[in-house]
Amino acid sequence: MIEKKLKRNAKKIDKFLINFLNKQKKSSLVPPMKYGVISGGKKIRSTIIFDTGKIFKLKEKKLINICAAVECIHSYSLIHDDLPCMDNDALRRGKPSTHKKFGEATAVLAGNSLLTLAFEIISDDKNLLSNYQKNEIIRLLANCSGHTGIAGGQESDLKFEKKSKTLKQIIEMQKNKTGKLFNFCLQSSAIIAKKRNKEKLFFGKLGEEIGLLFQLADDFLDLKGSKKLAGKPTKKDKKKGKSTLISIIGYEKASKYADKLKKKILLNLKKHGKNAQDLTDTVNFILNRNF
Ligand code: GRG
Repeated sequence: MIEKKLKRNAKKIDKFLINFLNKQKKSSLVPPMKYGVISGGKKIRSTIIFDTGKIFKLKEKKLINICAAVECIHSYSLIHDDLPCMDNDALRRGKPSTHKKFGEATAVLAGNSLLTLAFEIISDDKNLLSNYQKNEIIRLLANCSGHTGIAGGQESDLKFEKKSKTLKQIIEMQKNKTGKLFNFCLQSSAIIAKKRNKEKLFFGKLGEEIGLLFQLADDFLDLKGSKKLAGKPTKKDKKKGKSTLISIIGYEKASKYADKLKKKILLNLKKHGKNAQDLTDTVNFILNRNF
């Protein structure tokens, strides 16, 4: 069921991105950009935006630009994450990673171009949001992507390798590295729904917890998952000495922590009744996923 929804949404986002890029001037970076962002990946962040949109009864046409933008940032982070100076991985989404296919310099530039494309997509004239909303969303996306978000989290992740860290430090790092983009997914929908500040922040924090759950599931996949299904190397966290919840409290306790976190998230969604059913289903999928 959820797999079908993910595929349907991924197709919509791919189509949007292809159209958007086709309207721009051609450059030799377009093929590696498309390779990195189109026809691959679950596009789960877009699904989460659409699911949150249902809570606020928002039409998909008001959300599609932020979905495409978030996928550009996410794919950019994966292209850079795979580089030899970062996690040095040769396989992504079941294919050679972008630097393996196009070379390192091109992969860096294609990643950077996806970052800037995200902001073009949000500020585009055809985006149905008001300029005020676009500005607020751009500020939030920049904040979630830079040193206070993904990039900062990645820096900590690399610095934490082979070091002894506390539970609090690891959770903080994972909330930045992975959670901040999920914060964006929920909070930007609340912005579009013109919610009050308090509610926007509440949804942002809830998104961050969903992102943390997603990262924990990713760590479980690394330990127990299959390379074929995941489309990326597994069993590498231990080899690299990555600081994860599993590395400090062990699989059983980390698994209990994740179950508790999922219950907390679902309890918060319950308040929104049947409008939150889609997001509830996606959260359930996140912890059980094998890809
Ligand atoms: C992008 C702002 C920015 C900076 C670059 C390299 C880097 C700094 C950050 C890396 C962050 C990172 C790789 C976090 C891991 C998040 C994660 C669990 C990724 C896997 O996401 P999926 O499963 O991937 O949604 P698919 O392939 O399905 O899209």
